[in-house]
Amino acid sequence: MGKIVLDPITRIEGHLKIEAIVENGIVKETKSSGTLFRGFEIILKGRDPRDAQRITQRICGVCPTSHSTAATLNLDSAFGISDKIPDNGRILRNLILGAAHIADHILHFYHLAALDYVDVTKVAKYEANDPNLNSVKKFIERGELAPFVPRYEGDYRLPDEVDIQAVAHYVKALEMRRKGQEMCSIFGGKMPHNIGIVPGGVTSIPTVDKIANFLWRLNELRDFIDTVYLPDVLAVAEAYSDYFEIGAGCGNLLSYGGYDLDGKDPNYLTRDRLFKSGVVSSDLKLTPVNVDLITESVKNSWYDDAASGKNPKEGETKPQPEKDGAYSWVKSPRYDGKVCEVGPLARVVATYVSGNEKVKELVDTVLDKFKASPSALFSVLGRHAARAISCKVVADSMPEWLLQLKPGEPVYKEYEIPSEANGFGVVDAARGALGHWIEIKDKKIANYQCVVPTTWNASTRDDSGQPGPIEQAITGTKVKDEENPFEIVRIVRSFDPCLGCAVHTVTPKGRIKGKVVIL
Ligand code: NFE
Ligand code: MG
Repeated sequence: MGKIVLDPITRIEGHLKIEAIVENGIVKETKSSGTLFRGFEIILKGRDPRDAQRITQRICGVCPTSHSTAATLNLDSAFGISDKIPDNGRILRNLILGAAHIADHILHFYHLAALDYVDVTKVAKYEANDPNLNSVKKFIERGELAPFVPRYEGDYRLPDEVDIQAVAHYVKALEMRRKGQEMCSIFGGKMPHNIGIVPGGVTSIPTVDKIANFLWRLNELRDFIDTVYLPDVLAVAEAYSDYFEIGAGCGNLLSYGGYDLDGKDPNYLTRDRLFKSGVVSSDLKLTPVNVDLITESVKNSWYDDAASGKNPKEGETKPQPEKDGAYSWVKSPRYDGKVCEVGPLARVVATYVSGNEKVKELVDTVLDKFKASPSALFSVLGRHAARAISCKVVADSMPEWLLQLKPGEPVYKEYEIPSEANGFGVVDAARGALGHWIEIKDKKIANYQCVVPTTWNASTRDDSGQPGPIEQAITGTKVKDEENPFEIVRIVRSFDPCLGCAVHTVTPKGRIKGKVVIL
């Protein structure tokens, strides 16, 4: 029996530690630990409610736009104006968020995940005039191999020409991400922390000039998604098709949906959204989401047990760093007691099951290509395919949204901050279901709770002992070489975890930095 400790798992955001107990080459038990405490919910107490839009963006360097959206929906609901946002405001919010998500999905595939499948070192032998390849080659020739090494060795299967092209795309993807960020800035202001998405609507107005500037960048990104990103995901899927059977997870999916197509329904979970909300079981049954059924357990997290099992409406954040038996700063959100995976897979499957034609066609094309049934989506490759599909669906929806903008018409609705109110804002971030809850007293924040995508996915065992989605996805996996546990890192990275978000002062106790320990 051996214990594999990956601490930290790199090429994700933040600090995640995975411990896997391996017996006869199979993982018997897994523990996922967030090793970083943040305390944003505590920082927010007593402040002007509008500060939530500014401060929660600082939770994360990857998804600030999603936090600004959730905070803003939360404040709209507490201020009683969630159904009064002018169409221009609603559409501009969709465009800012969509641009951020496109850049984020490209970031994840090329810069965080693809290096698990692409052998960058092959570039050293390559003779050609491709400036993107030559830039990588120069680094390798100088022996400057970071961030490509250290890496786990032994399972690189792409044909040479696909591999070499993927390295060129790694560099091209950096430029594409910059274009996505520029699109956010056109309507959202300086990145990464936008000032565009605010309660009441947005702070910028649509002009023909801005629309044109946004559109030409969008066209370039759409071309990249269709001719580079999707084909690369399929090429990886072809060479590593066994990963349709690895990393299945917990079987339940939760999506809040996203991109409001109609702002007149005050309830975020019943209003028409591009991606549909819902809880989907492993037999693909969809049920509506009721936020009252969400709880957060903390039995195995470094928080006061008195706060365990509460709905985020009355949730508490009381750190207890010395708590016995706990192993993470990440709490354990559950839906009606069930463990749920969140992310592009959840929103794409919820939208697929809801009968959306475009999503159905894209998902079925991938499944047909690999002669797979929908159950194959619950896997490492299913998550990558769903992320690419999610990216394409948003990008392809945006030209029409640009046409719906009405220069000269309002973008913002005035409001008053109530003395006392409760609110919540739910939306799918790039990594999945993101919820913010607020309680206002004396026009100040009395309580603020965030339940974030990676809080769901990287959660610990809950009060009744059920392991979290990443823990479940790893347990049962066959590890070929315990010194190179690439199966485990590929499973973890398929969730695109972000620990900065998940925990929202490191206790260095027992941390072994950057080392695989086999006992
Ligand atoms: Ni820090 Fe985040 C996204 C959010 S994930 S990346 O997407 O919300 O927990
Ligand atoms: Mg929280």
